[in-house]
Amino acid sequence: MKKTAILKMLREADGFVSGQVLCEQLGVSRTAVWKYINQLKEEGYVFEAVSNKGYRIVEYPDILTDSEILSRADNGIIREVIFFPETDSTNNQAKKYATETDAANGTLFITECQTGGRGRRGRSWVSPAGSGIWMSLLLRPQIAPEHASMLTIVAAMAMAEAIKANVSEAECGIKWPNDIVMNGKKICGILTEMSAEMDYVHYVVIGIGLNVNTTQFDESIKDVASSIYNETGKKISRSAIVAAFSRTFAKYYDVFMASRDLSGLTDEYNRMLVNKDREVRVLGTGEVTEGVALGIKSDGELMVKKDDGTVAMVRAGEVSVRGLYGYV
Ligand code: BTX
Repeated sequence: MKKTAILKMLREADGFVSGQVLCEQLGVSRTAVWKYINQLKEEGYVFEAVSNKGYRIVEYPDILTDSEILSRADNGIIREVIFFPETDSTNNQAKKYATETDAANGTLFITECQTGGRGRRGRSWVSPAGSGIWMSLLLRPQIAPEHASMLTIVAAMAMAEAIKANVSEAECGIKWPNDIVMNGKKICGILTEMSAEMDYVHYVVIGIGLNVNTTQFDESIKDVASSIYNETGKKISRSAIVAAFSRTFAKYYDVFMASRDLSGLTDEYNRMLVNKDREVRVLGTGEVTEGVALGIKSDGELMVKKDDGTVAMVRAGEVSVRGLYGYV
């Protein structure tokens, strides 16, 4: 898209870019450039325009439009962005597009605000406007259905790294399987859904909710939730995190697809795991396993060493982990 290309050139330029250069490189008329720049102004970009020098962007809005994200998300998993000012749930939208259109691997569905944000197992996800990232990545991987849940772990690792790439002081870890936490509070949750036959995956949707600049939390979550801003005092551009995630996810996804399991990622995941070597209480279907979390195996199962010395394997999706902090 031309608007994305203009934004990318201006963003990456060291100083002004002349109208002439923009026209030549993009193969469009002066009038077209002017039209795109006006659109960008309306979206909140602030320009400095100097005759004989050209244009320069002096202020970027904190928005999540397709051109804002794609102009900074090179070499990543994200190929296309579908932005909604408001929607029920980006996972719902991703599933709808995946079923009804030929939306490709790497399409990102993202919104400012979800009216029906969903967590796992029927829980809800609070997704107010203006301060968070609520997005769903559509993948069409050639993997067996039983391997799809491991993509949640790939996404958690990628998001934790994307956060650290933007806020060096962010001490975020992963609470198994896929919550990202800072100082014992949840800043990010991941909901992976798929459509599959017994032996064939139609698509996987990885939904990610991240509290970025949030300062006020809904009464229902204020004891468990926090945001990057609350924990570090740093206001972050949300599109910068999405762009970083696009790259870190592509990197980990390649490792995952090479073996179609987590064997190349377990060491790094276990380093990020806040439960590791700590007492955990695992709530299974009807039974409770208590012990010390040793880390994950290459299929994503958590190894828990029980008091009697035996090691129990806990499958993602069947249990919750307790013990680190107050929430289940
Ligand atoms: P989860 O089941 O692990 O977490 C849900 C629980 O987390 C809730 O019951 C509540 O206690 C707490 N919670 C709710 N909202 C927040 C919040 N904003 N911050 C911190 N804690 C919260 C995690 O489920 C999966 C969440 C995925 C959300 C994304 S957003 C984009 C996509 N669309 C969609 O509908 N869901 C995903």
